[in-house]
Amino acid sequence: MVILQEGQVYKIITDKTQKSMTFYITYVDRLKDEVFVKVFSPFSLYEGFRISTIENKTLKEIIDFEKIKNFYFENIPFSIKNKIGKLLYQKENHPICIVKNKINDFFEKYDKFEFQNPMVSVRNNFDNLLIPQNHPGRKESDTFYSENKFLVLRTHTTAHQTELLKKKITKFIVTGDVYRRDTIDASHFPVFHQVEGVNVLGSVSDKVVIEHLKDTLSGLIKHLFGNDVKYRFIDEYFPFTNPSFEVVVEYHGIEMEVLGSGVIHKDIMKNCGLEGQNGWAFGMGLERLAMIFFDIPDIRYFWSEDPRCLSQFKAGEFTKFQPYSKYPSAIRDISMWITEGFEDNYFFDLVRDLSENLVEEVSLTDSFTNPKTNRSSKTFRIKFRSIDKTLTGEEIDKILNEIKQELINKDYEIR
Ligand code: FA5
Ligand code: MG
Repeated sequence: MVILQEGQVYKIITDKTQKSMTFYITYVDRLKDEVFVKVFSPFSLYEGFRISTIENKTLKEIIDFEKIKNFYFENIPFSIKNKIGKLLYQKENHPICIVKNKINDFFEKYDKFEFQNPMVSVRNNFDNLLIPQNHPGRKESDTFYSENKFLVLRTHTTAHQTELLKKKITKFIVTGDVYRRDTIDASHFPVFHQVEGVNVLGSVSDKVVIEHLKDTLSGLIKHLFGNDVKYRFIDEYFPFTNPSFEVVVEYHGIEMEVLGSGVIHKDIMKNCGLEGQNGWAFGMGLERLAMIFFDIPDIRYFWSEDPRCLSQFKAGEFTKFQPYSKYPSAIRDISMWITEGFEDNYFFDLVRDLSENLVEEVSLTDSFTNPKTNRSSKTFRIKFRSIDKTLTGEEIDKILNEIKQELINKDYEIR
């Protein structure tokens, strides 16, 4: 089943004449059954269609990952760009896919969706989820926006929620890669994977929904971690659910956040044509689960193409990862004068971009403002370590110099 998505390209072939048309979706209004498109070929002036007349079996989704990378998201760091289209969650022997399948087994009766194109409209990623204009997640220092600012690389799988609800699909699981500018360390990476679950139960009270949600998530956690697992629900806040909860699981004595969830906001139900109905949603990260199940010590291993890594995993099996070697690390500091508007995430991005996968961690170690001149300075510590080889001093210094040069090009003064 193809479900039209804003910002994506489709080809439609008419049964009788076999004529085809390729178009780009600018706006979907499911409640009015209208879609606005830009036709690429043949050249024509068509603008609006009824969704119901085109969303059928003759429709084919065309995903051009090269175009997404080199046209819509030309200016995002190369290290992010080259992750688009890798589809790790669809590679059956990859740990991310193995965990996805284990979750899907639990949600047997739910419709499953995987939208390969991570490019979604700002409307679907933020507006329709009632995320306020000033929410930190919307900042350009947190989210990858397209050149035209109309699209983003989805920051969560919740981006597909309202589109499906409006289509009256009310019990489903969505899996996909999501993108956020973030800190660098062993458990954070700017590209990761999420599984989203939604279930609309009908015209029932919040109390009934909360109980059903907690029962379902408890069942899921036990299905994944075993019956003896220690976990608890913590009150949280999300703009799109009310009330909201987080689940933390204790593992080797450490509590770890694995998912966010809650009762779907009444205004969302109403805007999706489901007024009076009530249901729940949750969103869960896959990397942290996989790191636990497979004993994977560093989130970068998920992107490794080294056969010594990849060959260790088999569909359906939860075997412990054997690090093939831990290579030595090297620490370097960079101190710089910053100017107004500087965000730490820009520094993290820059490092990631120039170092590819050779940096294990970047942290802010010092920050001060000179009271006389009012100038501010920050010191970042960069920990270099490859997961595949020993780095030489020259290799490290070359990257370090490139980082410094790029900062100088951007008018920052290195101390
Ligand atoms: C969300 O993304 C919400 N969309 C979840 C949700 C869905 C709430 C539906 C309510 C209803 P959050 O930003 O907390 O929430 O991320 C959810 C999970 O993704 C986290 O619990 C964590 O497991 C994972 N996660 C978040 N950031 C990262 C990261 N940088 N690297 C790896 N995993 C991450
Ligand atoms: Mg969270």
